[in-house]
Amino acid sequence: MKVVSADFVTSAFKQAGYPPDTLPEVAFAGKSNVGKSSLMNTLVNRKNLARTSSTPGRTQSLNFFSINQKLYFVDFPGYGFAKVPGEIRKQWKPMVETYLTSRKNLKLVVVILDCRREPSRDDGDLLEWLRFYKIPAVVVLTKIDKIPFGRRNQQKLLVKKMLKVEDDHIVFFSAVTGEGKEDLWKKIRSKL
Ligand SMILES: Nc1nc2c(ncn2[C@@H]2O[C@H](COP(=O)(O)OP(=O)(O)O)[C@@H](O)[C@H]2O)c(=O)[nH]1
Ligand SMILES: [Mg+2]
Repeated sequence: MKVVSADFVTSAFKQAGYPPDTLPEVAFAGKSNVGKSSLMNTLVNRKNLARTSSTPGRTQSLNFFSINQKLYFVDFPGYGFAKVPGEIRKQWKPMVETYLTSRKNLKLVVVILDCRREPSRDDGDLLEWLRFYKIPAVVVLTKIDKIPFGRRNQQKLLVKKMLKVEDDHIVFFSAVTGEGKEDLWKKIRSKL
C-alpha cells in the first residue's frame, strides 16, 4: 500500500467521540512497550505518527488516524502496564469492550507481541474476546530482528498453542529491518 497521507484525527474515551464510521477501520493492540508505535509508524512510513498517542492525555484513550482518507487506524492504549494506577486499568476493559462491540466498520484487530516473550494473560484474554465477538485478528510477532532465525518456528508454535491462532494469522515483523511490512499490509488489505 502506498501511503500518501497519514494524519491524526482524534482521541476518544467514549463512543460519542469516535469519528464517523464511514471508513473501514483497523485497530492495533498490545502490551506497553511491545513495539506498537514503531509498527504503526513503519506501516505508514512515518517517524512520529503513532507517537502522537504518547502526548499526555492521549495515552489512555483510543487514538484515530486517517490513512489516505481511505481507512482509519486505531491505536489502543497499551495494556498490562504495571505502573498504571488501578483506576486507569479499570477503564481499559470497558473502553475497549465498548469499542469492539459497537464499531461497525472495524475490519481487523492487529495484536502485537514481542517475539522474545511468552504471550501474556492479557493477550490471551483479548484474543478470546475477539473470537467471541467474531472480529478478525492477526497476531504480529515483532522485534523479530532480535532473535536468531532458528528460534522463529519455536516461538510461532508457542503462540499457536497458547493463543489458539492459525499459521496464516501470524506475521513476523521488524520495525528495524522492515520485514513483514508487506505481508501485514496484504493481510490488512484483504479485510478492507
Ligand atoms: N530491535 C527492535 N526494536 C524495536 C522494534 N520495535 C520497537 N522497538 C523498540 O522497542 C521500544 C518500544 O517501542 P514502541 O514502539 O515505543 O512501543 P509501544 O510502547 O508498544 O508503542 C523502543 O525502544 C523501540 O525502539 C523492532 O522491530 N526491533
Ligand atoms: Mg506506543
